[in-house]
Amino acid sequence: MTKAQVVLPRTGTETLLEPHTKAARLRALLYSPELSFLMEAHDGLSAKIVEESGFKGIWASGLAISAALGVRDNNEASWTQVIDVLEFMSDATTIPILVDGDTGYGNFNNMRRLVKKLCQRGIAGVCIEDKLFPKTNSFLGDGQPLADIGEFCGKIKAGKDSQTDEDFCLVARIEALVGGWGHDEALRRADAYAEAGADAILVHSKKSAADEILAFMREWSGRCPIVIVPTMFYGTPTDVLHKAGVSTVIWANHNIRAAISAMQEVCRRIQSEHSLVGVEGEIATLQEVFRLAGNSELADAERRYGKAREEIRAIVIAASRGADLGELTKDRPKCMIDVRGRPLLRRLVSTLRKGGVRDVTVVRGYKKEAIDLPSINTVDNDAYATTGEAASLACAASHLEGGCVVSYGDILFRRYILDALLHGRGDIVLAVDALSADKRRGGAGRAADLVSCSRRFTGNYLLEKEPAFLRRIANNLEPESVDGEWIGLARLSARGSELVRGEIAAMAEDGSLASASLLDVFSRLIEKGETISVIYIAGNWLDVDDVFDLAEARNFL
Ligand code: SPV
Ligand code: MG
Repeated sequence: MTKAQVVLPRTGTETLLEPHTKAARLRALLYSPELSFLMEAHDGLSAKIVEESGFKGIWASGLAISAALGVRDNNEASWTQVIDVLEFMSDATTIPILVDGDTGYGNFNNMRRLVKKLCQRGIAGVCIEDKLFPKTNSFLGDGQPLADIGEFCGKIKAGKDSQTDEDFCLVARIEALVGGWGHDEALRRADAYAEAGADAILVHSKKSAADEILAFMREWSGRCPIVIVPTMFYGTPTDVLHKAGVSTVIWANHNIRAAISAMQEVCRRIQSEHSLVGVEGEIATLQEVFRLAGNSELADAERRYGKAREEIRAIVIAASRGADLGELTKDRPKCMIDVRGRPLLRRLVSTLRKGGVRDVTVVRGYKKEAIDLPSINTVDNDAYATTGEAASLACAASHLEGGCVVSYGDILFRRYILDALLHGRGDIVLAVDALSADKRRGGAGRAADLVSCSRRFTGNYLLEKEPAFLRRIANNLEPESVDGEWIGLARLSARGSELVRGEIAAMAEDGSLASASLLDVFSRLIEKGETISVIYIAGNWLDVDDVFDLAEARNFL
């Protein structure tokens, strides 16, 4: 008999249409005139590897799953624990899985629930064996007792009546040969199980030659496909099995055995060599682990669905000396003055990084070699002595792109101020200290960056949620119109960066750039009708212009 003689089309459409469900594909494998192969897998990873290797179906081996879980093949893992493993295997693959359902984990009733759950989890079929629960692996001991035929047929019928996928396959496994009950008993059972509705019969043997399988095949009526497991008679040429009419061969445990050998060898070497050097070139790379896990798909999905997290960069303008600090800035710019053991700029960069701003570009000028922080970009304004902040920012124009924070290099601020700016609405948003207003209205102190806004700071929790807008920004506003002081920190959206870049280019063109401050840049944008938003803060920042500021900085930290 050849396999082609087994004619049991389920719906008559299998040969015409490519089967869509996993169960239909398993059915097609069982009924195909070609010899089919199922390869063992015991977890999501091994299942993926089986599929990648070109196999059309998976054998979810009870022995291998148990071994991978560190337990014996004696129903020590509960059926729901096995189902959890199967779910990972099924999720990880697109080919059908025939699961080794042992004895069905109990009687007909347990079998009903098992089949329902397997259908729910996308498992294509189950194989149950006619032994007693709890089972023992077929290769252990002799003369294992068999289930009563009638009772086992009831289990088959219960399983078939419970499937919710019409193509789900139930394979009935005959242990008569393994248990030493003989050829006739095996055939008697095969007939009974086919009659009860089994979609295929697995006839098992633990002999090292295939004689008893071949004898079985000679007398088998062919009423349903035959599946075999040549673990012991592996020496029999596969072609001989095909010619005998076998439908499907299960390579039952070779991935778990390969894994065991590989893990034992790598453990032995690392343990004896106390080094990874010897094994590194011989094991899968981490890249291979990531590839198998499908990390590239996640990266694609992140791009498609992930929260659009704008990469914000920062430009820190730190070109000036800070002459008011006298001797302290003789050999370094003021941004590198030590404030409690760390240069001011290092503290500023650290605050930016903690706020999620990783790409920081510092515009250097005076004593530029003293700015030697690791992992910052630097650009130089070599004309620092004769130019202002706008020209310094122009030197970093190529970094002024996308979301961008612009900061003076001599300020320190609490991180929540940066957070508020980053979350504030608007293309250009300035942090403005409202508490400075009184001080500055009196005209006291050095020239501050004063602002006049669309509304004053209220201190009111709800009102402060509404943005205020910049009307004017200058060092010399009339005291009564001052609403606060810009602290030297701004956040630009991609459009904001473009606007500022454009304005700087225009200033370079009209010759006003060299002497311009950032206040001039913002003022020109307002004049052009652009909106600049303001977030009011109340203190909690400082700039370091002179030794008094420096003393205050020590208290701030
Ligand atoms: C299994 O792989 O768990 C099997 C096949 O049941 S065998 O180990 O050959 O019995
Ligand atoms: Mg098994």
